[in-house]
Formats: sequence, C-alpha cells, structure tokens
Amino acid sequence: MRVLAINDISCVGKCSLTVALPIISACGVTCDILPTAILSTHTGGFQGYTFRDLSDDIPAILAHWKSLGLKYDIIISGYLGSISQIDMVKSVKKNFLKEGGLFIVDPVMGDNGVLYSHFDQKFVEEMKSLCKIADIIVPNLTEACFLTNTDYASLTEDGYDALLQKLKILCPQPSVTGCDILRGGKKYSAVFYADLNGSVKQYATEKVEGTFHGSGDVYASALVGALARHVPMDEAVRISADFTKNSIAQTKADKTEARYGLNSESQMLPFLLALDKVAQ
Ligand code: PXL
Repeated sequence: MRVLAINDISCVGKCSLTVALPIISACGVTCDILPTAILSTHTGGFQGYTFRDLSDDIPAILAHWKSLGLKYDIIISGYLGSISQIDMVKSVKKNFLKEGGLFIVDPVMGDNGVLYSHFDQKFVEEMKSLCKIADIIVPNLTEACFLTNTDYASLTEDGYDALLQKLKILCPQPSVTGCDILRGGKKYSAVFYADLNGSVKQYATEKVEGTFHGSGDVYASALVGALARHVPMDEAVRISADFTKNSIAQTKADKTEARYGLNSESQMLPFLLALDKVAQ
C-alpha cells in the first residue's frame, strides 16, 4: 500500500505534511510526499511567515518519479498555493493513481466562515473542479459552505443534510467535519458523511470548546491511514473522529496555544489500537 500526500510543509504549527506523514506512516503504510510550498509557519494566526512556492520544482520531481514507474493506491491533496497547483494535482491524479485507486481531496481554503489568506472566489471555483474528480472529499464546515454557495452564518443543524446533498453533486463521498449539534442540551461536534449507497450519516463526539488549528489535517490523515488499511468507511470515520477529538482535548489540557496545532502525539497509540481492531 503506497500513499502520496500532496500538501505544504509548514515548518511550525503542526498541519499539512508534518501531520500527514507521521500519522499515515504510523498506520503501517508507505507515505510519499509532494510538497507544494514551504512556510516558516502556517498562515492561520502567525504574522511575518515566509512562503516559498515550490511549483517550479514539481515538474522535475514528477519526471523523476515517472522514470521510477511509481504509482499510488491513494493520493490525498491538501493545501495548494495557487490555481496552477490545482491543475498540477489533476495531472498527478491522471499519471500516478493506480487503476481503481482512491483520490481524496481536502479542499483546504478556510475556517470559521472565512477563507484563509491567499484564497479568493476564483480559487474556490477551481477547487470545486478538483472535488469533482475526487472519490472522497473532506472539507470542514466552512469549506463545505464555500463549495456549495451556502451561507455559513445562517446555517444550522437542520441544514446539514441539505448541505451533504449539495456536496454529493460534486463528489459521491463527502465527509464534513466540525458540524456542531445539540443532543439533550449537550453540545457535540459531528462528522456528516455520505456512504457509497448515498445515505447521509453522522458520527458525533463531545464538543471541546475553542478553535484548534490543524484539526482537519489530523482527521484527514487518520482517515487516509484507516482507509489504506482497508477499514470500512463507517469505522474509519469513527476512529478518525475519536482520534481528532482526543487530540483536541489533549491540546486543551496542555494549554498549548491553538495556533501551534494539535498535540496528537500522545493520542497516537489509542488510535492505532482502535485501528488494529478493525483493520484487515
Ligand atoms: O491546516 C490548514 C493549513 C495548511 N497549510 C497552510 C495553512 C493552513 C491553514 O491556515 O495556512 C499553509
């Protein structure tokens, strides 16, 4: 099993490849990387970060890989610095995904109802076209709203089902994180997702109050690791959401600044044990 993670390297702030590589590898799966950019920190919550676009290096990297005959069972794409990088990912899918392989898109664009720096509506439109060729997409609630022209501010629990139906027009298996719900007066954060039969399902974990940077990256990486181990979707969502929630709870308990990312390291072993129970 060979996975390719296309994402940036944010040197500090635990997101993108510094999250994908350890988590997917720990699942017992080879994880190769294609870095899209290198930043001193991620762009959410830090000022004065450096940003080197690696687009110019990518054609030679891909040419070398082609000469090695590399092909991937799963390709996951994350943070892309420009529209031309979206085109590059489409071509990587075409040339490097095995027949019958899984193409998973994390349409990294924003959080809390707003787009991250560097992104605009034109980028959103192009991201929709990438989602259209994906087998699975893993947006957070904000990204799901941008992908479906849904108003984030007025969206309530009652609207999640319709949101999933709209996302299914783009991609057969959307999995939306960070959907707040109330059950018996208690707050939960749920993943709303569609299975291959088309039914919308949800998996909820107790809400930990606060905004935690890198949560989507932890969830997406765990999901890829689980799917790479042939875990069925329902179980893969459950153990990935539990791992993410436990990592958030750990970060809160440690009182680490949210912009430094999730402290998922100490939650890795329970995640791997849960994975091992259901992996094939
Ligand atoms: O975690 C998403 C992400 C990834 N990469 C970079 C980012 C962000 C979110 O801010 O800035 C560079």
